[in-house]
Amino acid sequence: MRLLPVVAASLACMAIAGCKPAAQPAAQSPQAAGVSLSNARLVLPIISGDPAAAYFNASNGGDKPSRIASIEIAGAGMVMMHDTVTEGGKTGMAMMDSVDIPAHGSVTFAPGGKHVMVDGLSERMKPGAKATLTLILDDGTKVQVELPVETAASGQ
Ligand SMILES: [Cu+2]
Repeated sequence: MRLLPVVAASLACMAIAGCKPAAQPAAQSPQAAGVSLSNARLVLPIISGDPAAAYFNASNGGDKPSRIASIEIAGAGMVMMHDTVTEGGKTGMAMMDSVDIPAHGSVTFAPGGKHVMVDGLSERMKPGAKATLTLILDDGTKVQVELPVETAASGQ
């Protein structure tokens, strides 16, 4: 809840006469100095009814590490963060409760590695449509990106 002190600070600011609203741009885009998303896409399953997958690259431009606490996708029933793990010659998926993004570093969600598993996707999510993915950091910051919906063939 790092947002609370910021709100308290702006309230204190309003109480001081002559205090200019210079703090407003920072308040309206808290992710500006932090996490940004690129190369985001939602890949539909080859077999209808199977889960879809979302991939992206998350970069942390800040001086402190960030932690992805959860991910939401509008029009999806269930969204989970998975990693691909190989154990005893078998490859499977493991749930990740959170994913850290190092300071001035990045994390890649890509086929064969970390991915976002998406179940119960709305029928509107057809190739060519746009989905909205929201990254929720453990400090409450939300980073949103619009991502194209692709078929498995075009997306991988
Ligand atoms: Cu998975």
